[in-house]
Amino acid sequence: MRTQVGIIGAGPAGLMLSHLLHQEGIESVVLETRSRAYVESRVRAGVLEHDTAELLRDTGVGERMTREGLVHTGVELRFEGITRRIDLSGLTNGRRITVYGQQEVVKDLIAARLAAGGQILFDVSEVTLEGIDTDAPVIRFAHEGTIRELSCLVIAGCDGFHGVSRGSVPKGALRIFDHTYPFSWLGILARATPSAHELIYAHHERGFALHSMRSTEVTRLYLQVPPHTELSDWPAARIWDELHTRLATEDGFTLTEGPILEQGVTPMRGFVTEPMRHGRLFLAGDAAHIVPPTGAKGLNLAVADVRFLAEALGTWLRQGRETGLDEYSARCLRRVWRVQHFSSWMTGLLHQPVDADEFSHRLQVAQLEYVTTSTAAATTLAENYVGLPLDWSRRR
Ligand code: FAS
Ligand code: PHB
Repeated sequence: MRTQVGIIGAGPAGLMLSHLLHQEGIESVVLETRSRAYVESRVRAGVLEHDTAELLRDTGVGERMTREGLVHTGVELRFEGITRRIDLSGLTNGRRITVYGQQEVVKDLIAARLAAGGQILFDVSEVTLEGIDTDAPVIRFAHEGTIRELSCLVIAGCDGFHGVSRGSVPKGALRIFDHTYPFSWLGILARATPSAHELIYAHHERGFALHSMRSTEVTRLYLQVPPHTELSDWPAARIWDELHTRLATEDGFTLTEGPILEQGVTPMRGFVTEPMRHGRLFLAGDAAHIVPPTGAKGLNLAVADVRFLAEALGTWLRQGRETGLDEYSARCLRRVWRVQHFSSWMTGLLHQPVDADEFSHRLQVAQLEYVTTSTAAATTLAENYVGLPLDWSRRR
């Protein structure tokens, strides 16, 4: 097999890249280890930044998101039994977020790629990368019982944190930055009408809680739990009790319960690979970085990476200019570290540290008071949360 860009991974990064390359008239083949049904059912992120939603609309895959997605112009911070709203749109000249599940974005992108004649091979295995230091890299893989080779000009490693791309770079060529936070998130999806119109980030002495949603019938909720938490230690009753406690307010907030449709525990870490390129291999999305989910950034950062990569590949393949490719890693990493910092700041603001004491509690409450009463402080949160404009990453 031969193509211009070999893409490993059919998550948001790989699928968006293939879609954007198609818009540039550039051929690609996407290789995915899992089945189509699996990738389309995997519950993960839920919040699209302003520019991510606009990109889906502008490139012809935003119709269902526009119809079914929930547009939000604010988020709520809850602490000491009170709730304060951050007016995201009012503070950012109308920029906003769209609540639309990652699995819905994946479904829309797969449908669009297949409708356009795009090639996505599901259920591949034994994927290896060869010749990434040459101008003729090859991806070798098994598919439907046959060993196959995909010759390409460039390989995009979009295979997530546990993929093979990052590990294919020769030892010593990458610098890894890895930070493990001392807690995880226990997340549930419940068939229950959301208990508020917007997201609620709750600071509580027992730990952080988040009220989000997927539709007007499905609520998405998270609890800060100790690292290595076992789901078996958290029966539904305990989960709901803890959510009621941490989301309670003086004026009697009511959390609507419902059947739990899906639950999971996600460890919290910050991880960055530098550089995000080696020869003809370009890393994008979780294959290159992981951010704490507190800032709702993982998916959006993956999309930003591949926007840069698609633009750079278009310039190279159409005009022969490699500047975009040469700048790809530095340009992505400026945004990656900005998002890493924002996600870390949101996490520190809202989560109970392991050595929590009265002093740390009062520091957090003081910061929450300031962020929810100072326009300057609230604007900092708002502009990062809705997503900094893409050209922010261009500036030195
Ligand atoms: P992905 O991991 O989504 O996709 C990589 C794809 O590559 C997968 O389909 C995988 O099957 C495939 N693959 C792996 N190895 C391969 C190989 N050898 N060959 C071929 N294919 C291979 N982000 C948020 O913003 N908010 C959240 O609430 C949130 N919750 C999360 C919960 C969980 C459990 C996890 C794991 C992540 C969560 N994230 C969240 C982050 C998540 O949304 C990622 O940022 C997003 O999926 C990144 O997309 P990709 O880079 O495409 O990686
Ligand atoms: C979600 O709805 O899954 C979600 C929302 C906001 C976050 C993280 C996850 O910060």
